[in-house]
Amino acid sequence: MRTIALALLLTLACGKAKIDNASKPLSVPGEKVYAMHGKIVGRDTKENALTLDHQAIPGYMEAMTMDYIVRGAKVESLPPNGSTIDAKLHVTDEKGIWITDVVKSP
Ligand SMILES: [Cu+2]
Repeated sequence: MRTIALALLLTLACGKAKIDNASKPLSVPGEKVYAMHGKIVGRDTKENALTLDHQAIPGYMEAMTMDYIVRGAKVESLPPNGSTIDAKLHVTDEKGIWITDVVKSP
C-alpha cells in the first residue's frame, strides 16, 4: 500500500516537473480561440495563472472573475494587478483552457 502511494506520488511529481504551464504549447489542433478583455485582479506564480475579471466572451462564457492558466509567459512578467488587458483564450474539448498573448490594453 505504501509503495503504491509513493509510486503514485512520484508519478504525479514527475508529471508536473516535466513541463511547467508557461512552457506548454501555445496552441493545439482543434482548439477554439476567443478574444478576452478584462482586468488582472490576482496571480498564482506556482500554477502560472492569472485571476481575471473579464467581460463576456460571446458564445462561450458570461462576464465573470476566474483563474486562467497562462502559457507562453511567466505571470511575474505580465502587467501588474489592476491592469486592464487583452488576451487570447484557447479552449479545447479535452486538454483544458488557457490564455496567451496577455497585453495591456491600449
Ligand atoms: Cu468562467
